[in-house]
Amino acid sequence: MKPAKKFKLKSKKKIAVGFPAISSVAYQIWEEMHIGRGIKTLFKLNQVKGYDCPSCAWPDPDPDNRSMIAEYCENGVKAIAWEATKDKADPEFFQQYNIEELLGKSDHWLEKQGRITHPMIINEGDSKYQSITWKQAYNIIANKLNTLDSPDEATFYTSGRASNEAAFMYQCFVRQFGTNNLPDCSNMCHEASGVALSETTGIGKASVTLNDLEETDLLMIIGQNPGTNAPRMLTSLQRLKKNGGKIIAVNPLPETGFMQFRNPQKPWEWIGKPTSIQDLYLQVKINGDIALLKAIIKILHEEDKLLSGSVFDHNFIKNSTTGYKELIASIEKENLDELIYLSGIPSKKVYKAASMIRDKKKIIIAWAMGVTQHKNGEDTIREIVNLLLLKGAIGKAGAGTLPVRGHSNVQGDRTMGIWEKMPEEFLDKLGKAFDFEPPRKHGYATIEAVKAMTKGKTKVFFGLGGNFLMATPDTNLVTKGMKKCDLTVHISTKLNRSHLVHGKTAIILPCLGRTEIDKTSKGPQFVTTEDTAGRIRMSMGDLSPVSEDLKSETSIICELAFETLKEKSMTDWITYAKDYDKIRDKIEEIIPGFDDYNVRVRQAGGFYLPNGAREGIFNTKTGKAHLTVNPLPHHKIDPTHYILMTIRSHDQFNTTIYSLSDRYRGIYNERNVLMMNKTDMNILNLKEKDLVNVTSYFEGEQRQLKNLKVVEYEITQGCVAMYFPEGNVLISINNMSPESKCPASKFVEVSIEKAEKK
Ligand SMILES: Nc1nc2c(c(=O)[nH]1)N[C@H]1C(S)=C(S)[C@@H](COP(=O)(O)OP(=O)(O)OC[C@H]3O[C@@H](n4cnc5c(=O)[nH]c(N)nc54)[C@H](O)[C@@H]3O)O[C@H]1N2
Ligand SMILES: Nc1nc2c(c(=O)[nH]1)N[C@H]1C(S)=C(S)[C@@H](COP(=O)(O)OP(=O)(O)OC[C@H]3O[C@@H](n4cnc5c(=O)[nH]c(N)nc54)[C@H](O)[C@@H]3O)O[C@H]1N2
Ligand SMILES: [Mo]
Repeated sequence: MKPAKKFKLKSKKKIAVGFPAISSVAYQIWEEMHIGRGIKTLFKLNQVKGYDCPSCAWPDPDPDNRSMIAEYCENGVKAIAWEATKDKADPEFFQQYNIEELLGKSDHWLEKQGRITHPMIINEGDSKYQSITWKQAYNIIANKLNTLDSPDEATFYTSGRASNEAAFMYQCFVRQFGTNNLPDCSNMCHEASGVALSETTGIGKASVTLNDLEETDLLMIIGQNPGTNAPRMLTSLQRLKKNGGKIIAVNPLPETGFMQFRNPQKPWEWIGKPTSIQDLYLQVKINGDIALLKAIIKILHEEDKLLSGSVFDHNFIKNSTTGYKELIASIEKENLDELIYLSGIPSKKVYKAASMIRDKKKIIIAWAMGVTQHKNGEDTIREIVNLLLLKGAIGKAGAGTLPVRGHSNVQGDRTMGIWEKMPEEFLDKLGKAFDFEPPRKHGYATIEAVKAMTKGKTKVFFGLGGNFLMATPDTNLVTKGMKKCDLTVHISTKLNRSHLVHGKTAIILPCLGRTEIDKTSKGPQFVTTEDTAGRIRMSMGDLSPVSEDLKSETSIICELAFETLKEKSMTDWITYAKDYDKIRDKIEEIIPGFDDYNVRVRQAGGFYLPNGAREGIFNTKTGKAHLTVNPLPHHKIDPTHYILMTIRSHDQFNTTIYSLSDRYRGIYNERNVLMMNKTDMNILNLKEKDLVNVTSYFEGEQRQLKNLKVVEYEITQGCVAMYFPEGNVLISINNMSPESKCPASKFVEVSIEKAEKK
C-alpha cells in the first residue's frame, strides 16, 4: 500500500481553473479511465447529442452558443472519471472484506474501489455482502414491502442524480404502493428557495436563462462557490464581464472561483492576464446577509426619496407587486448603523454596493447553500426578492432570480413528483392516468424520515442513489435509525457508508451510470434531465457498461414495481421498463409544459419549461409578486463561541470524496481541518496545524468532534468552517428552518479548545 501523503498547507489559489486544473483533470482521467476512453467520453459531454454531465445542474449554452469542443469543467470531468472507472467492487471484493473492515475505511477509499457490479445482499447475522440474482433481490424486497402493517412503514429517498424517467416511475410506484414518504436531497439543499420563491414570485425555480446572465448589468453572488460547485458558470461570468457587467460577491470566504478566472476551454488564455471576476467582495458574517440586504434597501430607499423616485421602479412596483407600503414602513424603522454592524461588512463597502446597484436596471441575484442552509434561509431569499422587485428586476431579459441548483437533476426530480407533499392537482392527474387512488396524507421529508427511523416507525428504507447516512445531520443518530430498519435497499453505482450502516437485511441494486449505454430489448434508450434554468434535454451514454449485470435505474424501478404490486396495479410496468418514450408520453399527460415531449426533447438543445416569473407573470394567489417584511435575526451566541459552517472542498462531490485535498484553498491531504481567522487563533493561542476539539451546542445538547487541525484562513472573524460530510456529527437533527425544514448546516454554534497532544 502507498504511504499516506502528508498534510500540507500552501497559499490559497488566486486564479480559478487555468493550467493546474487541466493537469489535475488529465491526471484524473488517466488514473480512473485510461486516456483513450476518457477523451472519447469528454467529447460527448454536454454536447447536443451527448449525455448530461452527472456533476452539477448548471445549464448548457443554447446550441448556437456552444463551444466547439466540449462543455466541461474540471469537476465535471472528475465526476465522469469517477463513474467511468474500470475498477470494480465485484462479488470477489465483497468476499475479501467483512463489514467491520469496510467500516474502518475512509469514504474516499470505499468509493475508490470501483463500480458495484452485481446485486448484493447481507442477511441478519452475516458479516459479509454476497451476490444474489435480480429476481431474488426483487422477491425479498417485494415480500417485505407487502407484509408491512402500513405502506407508511417504508420510506423512499431520492438523490438528485436520478433522471426524469426514473424519478417519475419511482414516485408512481411509491404512490401506488400507498405512501407519500418521498424525502429527497432537495430537503437539505434548495428547499428554502422553493418555499420562498413560490410564495413571492409564483414559481419555486430560477427566473433566468444563461443568456440573461451574460447580458445582465449587475450580478450578485450570495453564499455560493461557483469555481468549485458550478465551474461552468465561470464561462458565463467571464462573458458577462466582457459585456460590461459588474459582479458583487457576498461570502464569509474570498472563494477563488469568484476572484479571478482563466477559461480551461481557451488554451490561449492560459498565459496572459486572467479575468478578474468580482468588482466588489463583501466579507459578510455567517447569516449576516439579511442585515446586508436590508441595509442596501434602506440606503436605496433614502436615495429614492431624494431623487424623486428614480431609484426604484415605481411603475413596476405599482402594477406588478403587493406589500410596498408595509416593506417601506418596516425599512424606515430599521437602524442603518445596526444593520451594517450585523452584516459584519465595513460601512464604506455597503454604500459602495448600494451605489453599484442604484443605477442598474438589469440585475440578477444568484445564491446557493450559504443562503439556504440556515434557520431563516427563506427570510434571506424573500429579502433578495424584495431588492430585485424594488428595482423592477424580475420578469425581463437580463434580470431575475438564480437559485443555483446542486445535483444535476434535482430540479427535474421535483418536477416529476418527488416530493412528500405534491399538490392535489398533480395527485388527481396521476391517479387518473394510472388508474389508482393516490394517498393524500403528506409523507416524510428528510428530517422527519430520520426521526421516524430512530423511533422504530420505519421498517424499510429505500434509497434511489445518494448517501443518506452521511448527507443527513447528526450522523450518530442516523446510524441508530438505519440499524433499526428491517430492510435497507440502495440503488447505487458505488459503495458508500449507507451500505455499511444498514438494517437487519441490506440489499444493493447496482445501476448503470449516465455515461453508459442503456440498451433494452426495445433498442437503445435515453433519459432526460432538467437544469437550473428549467431546460429539458436528453442524455445518452456511450460507454460499454462496466458489468453485464447492471440495469438502468428506470428498469430496476419498473421491474420492482411489477414484482411488488402484481395484479393490484393496472400499470404495464414491463413495457415502461424497456421503452422510455412510453414513460415520456405519460409525463406529458400529467405534467404541464411537456407537450410533444418525445419530439421536442430530440431537437438540438431540448426545450424550456414554461416560467411565469421570467415573463413577468406571477402565478401567486394575488397574481402579483409579493414584497415581504422579514425579521432581522439577533443571534444569541455565547461571546466565547463561534459560528461554524460546513462546506464543500474543491475535490469532492457531496459525500463522494475524490481526494483529501482542497487545491483552491491551499489545503492538501487532510480533510479534518478547521478554518479559522488569524485574530481568533491569536485569542485562543493557536498555531496552524494545532489540534483542537470542537463542541457544538443546540438547545441544551452538546456534540463533539475531536482533533481537527487548525488552518489559518481569511474567514470573517467569529466564524469558522469545516468540511461536509464530516461536520454532520456536530449538527442536531432539530437545527433546521421551521418553514422548509432544511437543516441549518451553515450555522452551528461551537466552542473550540486546544486538544491534548495525541
Ligand atoms: N464539484 C462539486 N460540485 C457540486 C457539488 C459538490 O459537492 N462538488 N455539490 C452540488 C450540490 S448538491 C450543491 S447544493 C451545490 C452547492 O454549491 P455551494 O452552495 O457553492 O456549496 P457549499 O460548499 O456548501 O458553499 C456554500 C458557500 O456559501 C458560503 N457561506 C456559508 N455560509 C454563508 C452565509 O451565511 N452567507 C453567505 N453569504 N455565504 C455563506 C461558503 O463560504 C461557501 O462559499 O453544488 C453542486 N455542485
Ligand atoms: N453538513 C452538511 N450536510 C449537507 C450539506 C452541507 O452543505 N452540509 N449539503 C446537503 C446537500 S446540498 C445535498 S444535495 C445532500 C446530498 O446528499 P445525497 O444526494 O444523498 O448524497 P451524494 O453524496 O450526492 O450521493 C453519493 C452516492 O450516490 C451514488 N450515485 C452516484 N451516481 C449515481 C447514479 O447515477 N445513480 C445512482 N442510483 N446512484 C448514484 C453513489 O453510490 C454515491 O456514493 O447533502 C446535504 N448535506
Ligand atoms: Mo445540494
